[in-house]
Formats: sequence, structure tokens, C-alpha cells
Amino acid sequence: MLHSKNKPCIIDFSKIGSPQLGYISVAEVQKNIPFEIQRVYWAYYTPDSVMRGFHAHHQLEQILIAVSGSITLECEMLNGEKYIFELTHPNEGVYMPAYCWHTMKYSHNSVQLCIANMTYDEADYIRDYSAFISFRE
Ligand code: T46
Repeated sequence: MLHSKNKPCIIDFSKIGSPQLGYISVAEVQKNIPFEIQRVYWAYYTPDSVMRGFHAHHQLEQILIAVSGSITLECEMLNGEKYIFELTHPNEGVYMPAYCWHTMKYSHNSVQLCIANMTYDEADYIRDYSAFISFRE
């Protein structure tokens, strides 16, 4: 599994099938998911005028996939590095480590699937940007 836990990166999921038959993609612990899965959630029908996110997490690691439509994901790490991902294919996702400030913008038909290493815990969220950058060393 080629990825660093210190920065967000694209994960290419396997694409099984053909244009004639359609495709299946697989997310599998130990193979292309770098953590034990504790939660899966999805977001949909988000108007294209809305941006979501505006937070980071203390411990949450997750993989975000646009299983339908497209999603623009912007990430900022504590060291100031910024990343922009245009998710337009259902066979790719973005791994986001902890302490990754992120925002998402959606096409109207998009469905965002998230695979996470923790159950929901509001105490894990950093929803204030100045609190986020206060964790810089
Ligand atoms: C993230 C991005 C990518 C729950 O009760 N349980 C859950 O598992 C989740 C994910 C959310 N909620 C509640 C908490 C809020 O009352 O759903 C409401 C909306 O959550 P939030 O404003 O955090 O939604 P997003 O889309 O900004 O963020 C979500 C995830 O919460 C977050 O962890 O990284 O998607």
C-alpha cells in the first residue's frame, strides 16, 4: 500500500469489469484501506451552492469517495501544505489523515461516501480554524 499517513493522497481502487458489463470497485482492509473500518457514512443532495466541512479531526482518518457526481476537496495540513483534489471517478478516493483541515464542494448529483477509522465523536472535531492552526509546532 503506497501512501503516507502524514498527508492526503489519492487511493486508486481496483476497477473490475468492462464497459460492456459495468464495474465493481472494492475497498478492503489490509489491501487498500490503511485502517480498521469503524464507520461508513454518506452525504447526498447537497446543493452545488453549499460548501461543507470547515473542520479537522484529532484522530479521525478517513477515505472520501465520490461514488456519483464530482466533489472538489480542499485540504490543508498543519505544516501549511495545501492540496486540491477533483474527485470525478467512482474508482478513486482521497485518504485524509488526522489534523487535515478540509472543505468539500459538490456537484448536485454527487454522493459522497466516507470510510472512517472511528465511530462518530463530536469531541474529535476541530471546527474553529484558529484552534486548528494553534496545533502548529
Ligand atoms: C468529515 C466530512 C468529510 C452524525 O451524527 N454522525 C456522523 O457520523 C456524521 C458524519 C455526522 N453526524 C451529524 C453531525 C452534524 O449534526 O451530522 C451533522 C452534519 O455533520 P457535519 O456538519 O460535520 O457534516 P460535514 O459534511 O461538514 O462533515 C462530514 C463529517 O462530519 C466529517 O467528519 O470529515 O463529512
